[in-house]
Parts: sequence; C-alpha cells; structure tokens
Amino acid sequence: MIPGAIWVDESSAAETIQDRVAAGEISATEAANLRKFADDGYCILSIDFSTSDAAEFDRGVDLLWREKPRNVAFAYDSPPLRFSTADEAKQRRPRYRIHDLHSRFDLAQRLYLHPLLHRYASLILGEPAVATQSLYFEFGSQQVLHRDSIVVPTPRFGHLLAAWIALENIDPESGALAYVPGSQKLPFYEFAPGEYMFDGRRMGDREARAAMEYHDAECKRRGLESKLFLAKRGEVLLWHSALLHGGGPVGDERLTRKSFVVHYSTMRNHPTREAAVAEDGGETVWTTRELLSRDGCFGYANPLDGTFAYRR
Ligand SMILES: O=C(O)CCC(=O)C(=O)O
Repeated sequence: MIPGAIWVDESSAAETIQDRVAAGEISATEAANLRKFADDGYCILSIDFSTSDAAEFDRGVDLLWREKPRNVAFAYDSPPLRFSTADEAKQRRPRYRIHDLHSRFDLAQRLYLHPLLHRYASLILGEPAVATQSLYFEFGSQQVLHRDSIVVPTPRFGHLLAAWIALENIDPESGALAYVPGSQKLPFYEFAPGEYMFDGRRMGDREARAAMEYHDAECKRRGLESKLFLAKRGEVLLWHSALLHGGGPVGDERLTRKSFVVHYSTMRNHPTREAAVAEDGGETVWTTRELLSRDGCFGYANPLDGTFAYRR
C-alpha cells in the first residue's frame, strides 16, 4: 500500500463501489467515475461554463491586472509575490499563475465551491472535503511532471485532490495539462528513509531531480506514458494527489490556456490554510481559519486576508 493511501487505493475499492451502488448511496455514473479514479488516478467530469461565463472570468482577471491589489499573490515559482508589485507589460506572460482568485470575484468563487466537484472530492476522500486553495493559469504552466502529495503540504499526507477546470477549449499547442494514467500507484521516492515530502527549505535541485528521475524510471519500467488533457471549456480533470502531472510542451507561446485549479483536503484534517509571499527581502507566511460556504460546500478564504503567522 502506498503511503497516504485512501480507500480508492485499496484492493477492495471495486467491491466498495459496488456495495455503495447497491445501497443507493451513489449513482451508476458516480460509480463509473470512481472506478476510473481507482484504476487510473483520475476521472473527467463536466460542469456548465458558458462563453459568457468565460468572458466574465476574463474581465475579472483584466480588472485584477488594472487594480493590482496587495492581498492577491501571483507567481512563476515559489514563493509568490504580491500583485501590488506586478508589472503587466513584463509579467503577464507564459507560466504565471494567480493564487486564490476565488477571493476576488463571484464566478471564481462559484468554481471553487462547485457542488459537483465537492461531491466527488468528498466521495473520493471518504469524508467531507474542503477546498484549500485555487490557482489560475492564463498560459501553459510548463511545470515538470510532479506529484502534488510530495510538494503541496497537507496536515495528513495524501489527503489531497485537485481539479483542473478548462476555462476555454484547449489548443494542443498551448501547453495542455499533461498527466500519466496509473502513475498514482508508483512507489514514492524517499528523500530520506520514510520521508516522502520535498521540503524546499532543506532540499534543492539535486533532490528534486533525483525524485523526477526515479519516477521517470518507474514509469518506463511499467510502460506508463503521459497524455494531454485536450479539454473543451467546462471539462474538468479530477486527479489523485500521487498522479504525475504537469504542463505539457508549448508549441506557440502566444496561445492562452486558461484554467482554474482547485485543491481539496478533508475538513477534519485541514483546520487552517497558510500561504507564503516573498516580501521585505524574505518570506512571510499568512494564515486563515475563515471558511467560505455556498450550496453546502466549504473552502478556505484567502490567507493574505488572514493574520500574519511567521517569517521565514
Ligand atoms: O496547469 C498545469 O499546467 C499544472 C497545474 C499543476 O501542476 C497543479 O496545479 O498542481
């Protein structure tokens, strides 16, 4: 059993799904998606996101670039920077991402607290889910293949999921989301005996590269190959925290690839949300306990609206 395994990783998963259908707890469609998730580490869902929603979302992002608020972060790498320092001419370009856009406008919050996505997150995590953060990408991220469970800290290892929502039809040349079906079953690279998390404060490129090479070799040994998610607007890829994924190759850097990513954990195990920003020549960490709610779904508010936690 992999570290941080949840019920879908157990050999009894197919039987559990069958029992839940028989008990009337889940529909046939939900069962099929959960089977896909248990086998391949992801499933594809679809939500309503019209062309006018897409235009409204674009207006929200444009407004942000005009207003440059201090309490929103954007990034190429970690830690992110405050938007108040942003220079649109130089920095609104491939690879950038915006953190916690759900705190800025209602449509982003609607996606963050989307009932269908929360329903699946709770079913997969086996208990009530909470959205912990959102990320917006206007262009391809060009991120290398990675596993969220080892780079996104969660109070309980492996109790994490992510949804990648296409905000437009994705062009194959734009750096579509890449993912490796079945890779959630690979063993974890051990940074030290029993240590599976990458810790950027103690580890660097050498450790990151070693983990990547290990996962590459394991994929080759098992014949696992990467695929591109060439999504239509409103399609969503929901993935296991151990599934290898990243930004696919960009053929044309002028092309946008608008997407919104939501991470989920369990309400019980994730009582606060922290976020770091680079400022004053160092890094400050902010925290919030505030939960937003909508249609019975919960998600953390923006930590930059919360309180100062510590400096590192
Ligand atoms: O959108 C992408 O290219 C990658 C997103 C990603 O890796 C993530 O949000 O964890």
